[in-house]
Amino acid sequence: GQEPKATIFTPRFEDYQKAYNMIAKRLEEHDNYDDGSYGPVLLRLAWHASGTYDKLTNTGGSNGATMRFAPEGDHGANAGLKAARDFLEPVKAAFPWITYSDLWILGGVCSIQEMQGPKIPYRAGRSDRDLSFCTPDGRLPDASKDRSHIRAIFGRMGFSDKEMVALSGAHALGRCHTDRSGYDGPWTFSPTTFTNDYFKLLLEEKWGYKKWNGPKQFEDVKTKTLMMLPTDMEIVKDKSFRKYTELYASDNEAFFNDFRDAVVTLFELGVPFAQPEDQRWTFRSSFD
Ligand code: DDH
Repeated sequence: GQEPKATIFTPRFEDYQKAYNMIAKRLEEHDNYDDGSYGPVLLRLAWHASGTYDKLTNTGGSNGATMRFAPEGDHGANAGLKAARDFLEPVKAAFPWITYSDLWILGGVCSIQEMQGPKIPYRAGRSDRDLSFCTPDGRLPDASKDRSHIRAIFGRMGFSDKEMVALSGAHALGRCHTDRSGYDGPWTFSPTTFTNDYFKLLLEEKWGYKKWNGPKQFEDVKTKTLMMLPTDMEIVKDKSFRKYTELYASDNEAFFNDFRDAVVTLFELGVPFAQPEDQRWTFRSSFD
């Protein structure tokens, strides 16, 4: 007789929505971390997985999840991201069909949406690769540097000045940790809500050097509770960057739209998708 055909499970939108829902639920349950959310560090994991992309050699990017391996996980820029990877392990265990590469990006998308940011359309299809695909150190930005470094790093990924400024708005979220980057403090007063406050504060507050033994960073003169990195200050000092900082400070909708478009590009750099561009998925948020 005929052998029964093995059933191949091909995950679909609703399967990824279930994984999204579990991440969202874990975000809500584990509110004792940092400022009350793993959201910012999950977004940083998605960004550091993607931001290694080099368009000339078509290497790096979110396809591969090579930060699992020591050569890349130990890069200074990735210090502390184990907290985000560990947070997602139970989700991987519950949905073993999802690749780490797709899961880390799903974590970023979920975090942005759950922290009340824009809806981030998503495509699946990243595959995990072995440690021979680890990228060399130095592909992620160094906060102590200036505008030429920002343009070199993000230009290597293929981004314009406008996109660089839009992406920088992610610093509305989260904080710096002295035991990770050496820097200290949050950028905004609401580090677990996605807003355009980063741009408003950059323009409206008076910023001075923080007097301390740590690396050179800025603090708001008035309350001394907020911080800016040297690279953040470049976003207001450089004429071309400043134009977009002013736009996003005054127009939250423009920021949400441009951030969405740029972050979708970032999360997809170097990934050979089968799912077409015009068939991306948009996940329901927990509060929809
Ligand atoms: Fe960032 N970032 N980032 N960043 N980032 C840090 C934290 C967070 C730079 C340096 C730092 C982006 C761009 C830049 C987030 C998202 C994004 C920290 C502190 C440093 C340092 C880490 C620590 O001590 O824990 C520099 C330099 C740049 C640059 O553009 C030149 C972009 C593009 C994103 C993005 O998501 C699109 C988030 C979120 C955090 C907060 C993490 C946390 O744990 O909280």
